[in-house]
Amino acid sequence: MSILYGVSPSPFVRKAMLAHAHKNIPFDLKMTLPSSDDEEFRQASPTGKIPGYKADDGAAFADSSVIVAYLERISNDNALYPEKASDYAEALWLEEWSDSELMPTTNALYFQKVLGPVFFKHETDQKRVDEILTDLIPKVFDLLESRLTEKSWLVGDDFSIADLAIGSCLISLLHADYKIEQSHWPKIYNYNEQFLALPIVQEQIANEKNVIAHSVA
Ligand SMILES: N[C@@H](CCC(=O)N[C@@H](CS)C(=O)NCC(=O)O)C(=O)O
Repeated sequence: MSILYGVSPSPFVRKAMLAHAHKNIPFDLKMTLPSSDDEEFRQASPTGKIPGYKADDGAAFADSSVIVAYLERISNDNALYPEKASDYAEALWLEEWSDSELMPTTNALYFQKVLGPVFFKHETDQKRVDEILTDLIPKVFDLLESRLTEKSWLVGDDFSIADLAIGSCLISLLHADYKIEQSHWPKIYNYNEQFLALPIVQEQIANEKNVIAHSVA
């Protein structure tokens, strides 16, 4: 069976785990922290970033986007990449925006409220929290609100890589106890409710809560 190196509360590991769950592809999670010097992990991820991956055939590589693209090549079931070229491009752009803009923002709050205190004995910096809440989140949320429509998912009619990437950030906000203001961002509010209700997401959240509860520094 393939091996995913990482820890479930990491947003990029979460993204890779949810892709496996969505596509019904089994895997073993080998609990690995960033920068671990485990030799097999470093073969997969020379930079030490998680997630790393070792496929069934022994191929080793890293990066959540690469892992999800690989999964799509080995199984067409529950496709995560839209068929239509323009939808495909839009979904990839949203994934890229999510990984490079939304994730750092949601992760900043998640770090202050959860990851720092739980894993790194880091006290919450309230000034930084206020800055994230008043400056950073509105910037990314205004853009996200403008990309959502009355449709269930971000691109086309089906759940796609765009939803997987963006939803992974929303889980960080859930852990950080962030409440989305419904009157300000009504589409994100509804989208978040719908995403969090998915059985694969519920299962992922339960897994992460368990890890967080057992990791208090
Ligand atoms: N682009 C990578 C980013 C991976 C990443 O930044 N992972 C974080 C944990 S969530 C990490 O390992 N950070 C440690 C570091 O930057 O050294 C992906 O999509 O997998």
